[in-house]
Amino acid sequence: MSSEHPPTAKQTRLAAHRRDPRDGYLTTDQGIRVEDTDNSLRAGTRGPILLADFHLREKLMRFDHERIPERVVYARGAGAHGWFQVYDGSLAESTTAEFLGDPSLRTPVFVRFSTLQGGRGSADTPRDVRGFATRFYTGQGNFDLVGTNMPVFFIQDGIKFPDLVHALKPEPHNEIPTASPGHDTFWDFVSLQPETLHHVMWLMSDRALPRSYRMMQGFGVHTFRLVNGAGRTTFVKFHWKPTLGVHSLVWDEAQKISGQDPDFNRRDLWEAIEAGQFPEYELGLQLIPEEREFDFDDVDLLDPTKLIPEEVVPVTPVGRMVLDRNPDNFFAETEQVAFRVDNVVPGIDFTADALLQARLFSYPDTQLTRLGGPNAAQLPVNQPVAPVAHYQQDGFGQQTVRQGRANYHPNSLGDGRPVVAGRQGGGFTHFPERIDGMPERRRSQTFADHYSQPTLFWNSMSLWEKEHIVAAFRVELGRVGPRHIRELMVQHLNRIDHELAQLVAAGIGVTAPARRGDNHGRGSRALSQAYGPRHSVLGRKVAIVVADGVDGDTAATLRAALTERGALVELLGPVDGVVTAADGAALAVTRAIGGVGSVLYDAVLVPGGNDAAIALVSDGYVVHFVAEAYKHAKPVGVLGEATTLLTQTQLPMPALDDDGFGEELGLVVQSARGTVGDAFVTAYVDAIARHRHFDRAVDAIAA
Ligand code: HDD
Repeated sequence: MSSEHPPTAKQTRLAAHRRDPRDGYLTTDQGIRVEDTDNSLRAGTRGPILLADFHLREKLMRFDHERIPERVVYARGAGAHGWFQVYDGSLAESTTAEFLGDPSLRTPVFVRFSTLQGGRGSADTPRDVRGFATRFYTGQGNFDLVGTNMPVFFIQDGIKFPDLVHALKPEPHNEIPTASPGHDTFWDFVSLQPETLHHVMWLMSDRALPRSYRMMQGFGVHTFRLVNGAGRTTFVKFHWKPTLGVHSLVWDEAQKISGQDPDFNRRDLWEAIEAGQFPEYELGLQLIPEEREFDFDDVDLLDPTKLIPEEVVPVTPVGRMVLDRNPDNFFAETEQVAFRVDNVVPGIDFTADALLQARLFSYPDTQLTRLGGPNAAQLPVNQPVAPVAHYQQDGFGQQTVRQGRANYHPNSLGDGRPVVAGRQGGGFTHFPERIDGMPERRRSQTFADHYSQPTLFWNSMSLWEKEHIVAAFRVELGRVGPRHIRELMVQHLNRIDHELAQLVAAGIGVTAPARRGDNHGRGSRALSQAYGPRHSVLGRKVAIVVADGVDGDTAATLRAALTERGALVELLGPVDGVVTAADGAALAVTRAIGGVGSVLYDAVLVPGGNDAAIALVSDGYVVHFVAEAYKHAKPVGVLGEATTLLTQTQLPMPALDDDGFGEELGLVVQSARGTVGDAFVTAYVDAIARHRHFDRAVDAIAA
């Protein structure tokens, strides 16, 4: 499935590498047609295999070497192709990067989303940071924005990255736990390295459990520079905002999904693109004129553990990215894509952020091992669309047949070509930042405050977000054995907020600190997930639970209303196949309810019908399904006779009007007193668009 737009320059290039194996005969790597691929060449039908069987040897050799090292972090990912385009030409004043300055350009992109901690075979939904890496194949070369779904990072200096990752990854003696921050070494490190606290607050929030890659933000994290033709620089922070809004799973649900569908997020991305519901993100920039570098009293722009609140420097929307094509081959594209933070184009440059600087070394370095040598840029997914010509040569996996003998510069034997572009010819010119200092292993005092921004984050959360953060700390710190680590963590939390520390302490058997910490009282609404767009049900998955005797008309009406608005509707029956509606019509079931959990859906709907209601109410799995959806704060709709399910599940019946319609906190009811009408459809659709209804009291719900 691909967009109706003409193929991007990258797609045209990739087309030359695509091979349909159905064309022609089965051959060896050397193009020799194979006689038989099911029987080895043997000395007689019962004799040993002969060494001369080059097809057998090649087949096994190729198989034996299929695996390459997984990424040392962000190993599990999912990718998609698409394009990016700026809205207007206003950025041309700030940068010579043409893809940012020229609104007529549609720049091809490849995006890889990922989880940080787990291995390649782990699940999609653990509590974790999500990678959000974007490659722009621009006419001036590749620009890679290698970010995550959180705007800050754990550490200030890349020299701490190996320590951080060692502490976060499964422990070295037993390789436990898979994809979880809830273990001793991680919290030992965090408790001794308080610069991690801001990122840890994000990690304990719902941001660490995205409902979909289509519903999470992306951040470039560091401060970068834009540089214009006159050499003037503007500091910049990159933001991706999903048009579907930012939405998360709840923790219990995420745990269960890890078992039910470990591929939950990658499947969602794949299916959305196949269905033509192309994920979209708006690129926004925080632009800071160079002369304002020191205007932010409490934040050093070079500190990646801090953000600049949007209220202080607004995010200017500049363009739009659409992901409209799934990869043809996971390994060739998603696995072999090699992002490099040092991939910048003229008009974009680095700052002296010590985390960013270390990254400049690490990415190309890791790829030497991961992709087997220095020619990773020649892999199809990595090739720029801009022309490539240089004096580098050879190395493992060389693909280019370079002509001529002048492989050095300067030369006269090759007419002196390729020539250097210089500044005038569009050559990349490093920003002439004045650097003045003695070598020393020390950090500026402006990096010393590790508590104000975690406090800012905490203060910015809605009530339900705070509850989720407290619950997350209780779960993850509750898994930590040594008491002294728990205690030290609570002391740190007390410096962020006293109430937070008290609540966490009470849940993990640690004495709550008596002294109140300093909370500066400031907040930033943009940091909360509670206030984003909530108008669309596009791509939400709705389960309609049916059984023989169901009110088929109502099921059909609601299915049509939801599908029309872009929701994906599945009919779940007692078994796969068909159910017979009350009027005798056959209804095709998508799948048996026993094979799936409510956690795989965003909302549940149970139409009426007398016999169906009797069957459903007495089916423990259905009762649990509905109760669990309610407990996870999802919209639940029940109609007609199926309202008896509310009694069975102990869900609170909302007050009903004269027509038997009622809605409360996403529980939408149409009793048998009336028929399904606009009020029900509007309320149910709106409840799905609002995503979750955390004001419900759910502690007593048994699910
Ligand atoms: Fe990194 C991969 C994001 C700091 C070293 N990083 C990697 C990926 C993402 C990030 C999304 C996966 C890219 C893909 O999909 O292939 N990393 C970040 C962010 C950071 C960050 C947002 C801080 C702001 N990283 C960071 C530091 C270092 C690294 C400080 C080392 C000094 N990162 C790597 C790496 C990886 C990587 C080891 C593993 C695989 C790869 O690069 O190609 O080099």
